Amino acid sequence: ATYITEPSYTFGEYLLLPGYSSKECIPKRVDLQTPLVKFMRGEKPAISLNIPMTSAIMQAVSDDRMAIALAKEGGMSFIYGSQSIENQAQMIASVKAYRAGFVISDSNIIQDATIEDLLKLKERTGHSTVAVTSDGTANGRLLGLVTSKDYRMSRLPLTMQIKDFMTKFENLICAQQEVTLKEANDIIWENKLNCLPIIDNNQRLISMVFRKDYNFHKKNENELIDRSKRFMVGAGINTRDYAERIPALIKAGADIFCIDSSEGYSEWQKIVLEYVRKNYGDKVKIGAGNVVDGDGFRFLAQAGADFVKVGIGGGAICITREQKGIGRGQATAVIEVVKARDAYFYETGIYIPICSDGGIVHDYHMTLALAMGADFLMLGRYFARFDESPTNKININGNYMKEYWGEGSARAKNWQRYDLGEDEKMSFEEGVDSFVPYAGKLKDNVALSLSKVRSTMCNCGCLTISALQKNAKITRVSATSIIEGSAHDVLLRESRNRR
Ligand code: MZP
Repeated sequence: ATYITEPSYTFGEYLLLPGYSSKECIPKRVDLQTPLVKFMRGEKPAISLNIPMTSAIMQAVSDDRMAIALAKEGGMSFIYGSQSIENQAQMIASVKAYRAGFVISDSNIIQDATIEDLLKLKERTGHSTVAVTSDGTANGRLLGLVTSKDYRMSRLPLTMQIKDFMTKFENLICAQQEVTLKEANDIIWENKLNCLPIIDNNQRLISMVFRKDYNFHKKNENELIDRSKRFMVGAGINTRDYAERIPALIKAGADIFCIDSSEGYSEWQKIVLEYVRKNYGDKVKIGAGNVVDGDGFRFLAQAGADFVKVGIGGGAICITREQKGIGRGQATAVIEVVKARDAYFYETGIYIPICSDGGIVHDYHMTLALAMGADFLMLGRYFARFDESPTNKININGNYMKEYWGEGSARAKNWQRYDLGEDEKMSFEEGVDSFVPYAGKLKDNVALSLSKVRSTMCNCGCLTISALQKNAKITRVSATSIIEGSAHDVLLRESRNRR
């Protein structure tokens, strides 16, 4: 045997040291965009995420509802594969059918509206809507409607001053007729607006209307489908029925796949990666894993993985380490795989993103994983707590809980995830069936978690994830100093869940 004498550690055993923060280093300037798939040095990845979060390939976490909610925030779900191909394809199709924005080419309704009409509309819907008029006054013809709270002022030049409206609305935002449809769609997409750009026959933007405020002609709706941008969604697949599942999911619109396995350093994964490359070249994107060391990484990198997922035994519901005695502390696994990734990048010029999967308990663990070199995270327990997860919300002794079970539990029966090529069944459990405290809406929680990530990054003097990976100073902590890091030697006035 080879002995690795250094113990393996997890995130709770590390802290970040602050770096110099200049006055430019403020949380709202932090850019959390991160690559999802491999790319050559000097080039850009074909797919990136706006926030470094993906939701776990699990029955209790990632269905179509979760995928839409997370995509709205800039992350991505991998819809669970432990279901029939038809069901999974349906979920993928439903995410792809969700419209962030529509384009209609035949609408006069809004053009003929007056400011009076607009104000009534605003009152009825409670939206803070800003009007754009032809001559910039309240008497002019209405050209557009924009909801101020959702809309970034800086994206469009301020071409009209509508003084009357300055006093009535928090922000004044103006659209202009020179904006092209493409620009409008980009703005809608980037800002995750659920609205309709209205264009004239020359494809110029005439106005934008929020869909729920607007009863547009149904007859036009069909015309709109494939003309507007759609949310991205991933899919978990296994090493058994991939040759049927992958084509069906591509047809349903899946943007990327991930081989879902508790242990990815195997010939089975190589066979799936080869199948994808042989049949689809580089057009179809696929991640592989999970691995916990440099050997596993290099194997999957050479087999053609677009990203590599790291982590064995660290998941909140996972008992693999107890059952089989394999695994590695999640922080050490990430650090070791990142070393191999960086060496591979240096040798080949190919940058392969690393996903740290499982074991995130506190929000600061996210920042640590990124600082250690992960490009994005996969989270199960975290997302299972929200309204948007597919599981029941249950009142237990006065507290609301959500169900959360492992893919290796008897409840999920995902034998393919643990498959070693023998019988089509699970011989023993590697996961538990459990509850997690209900935490509310995904949007609110993700915003809060990421505000902590942004603040920490600023404390480290970093405005991007790649700067954090390069510049972070990380220290190990002793068991005693972990105690020091919590409230200690005081009697708390009240015990409450800290946000
Ligand atoms: P966590 O975010 O809940 O700590 O961990 C989620 C990860 O645990 C998943 O993405 C997956 O890799 C892993 N998982 C899922 N089911 C099991 C199991 O039953 C498991 N053992 O380990």
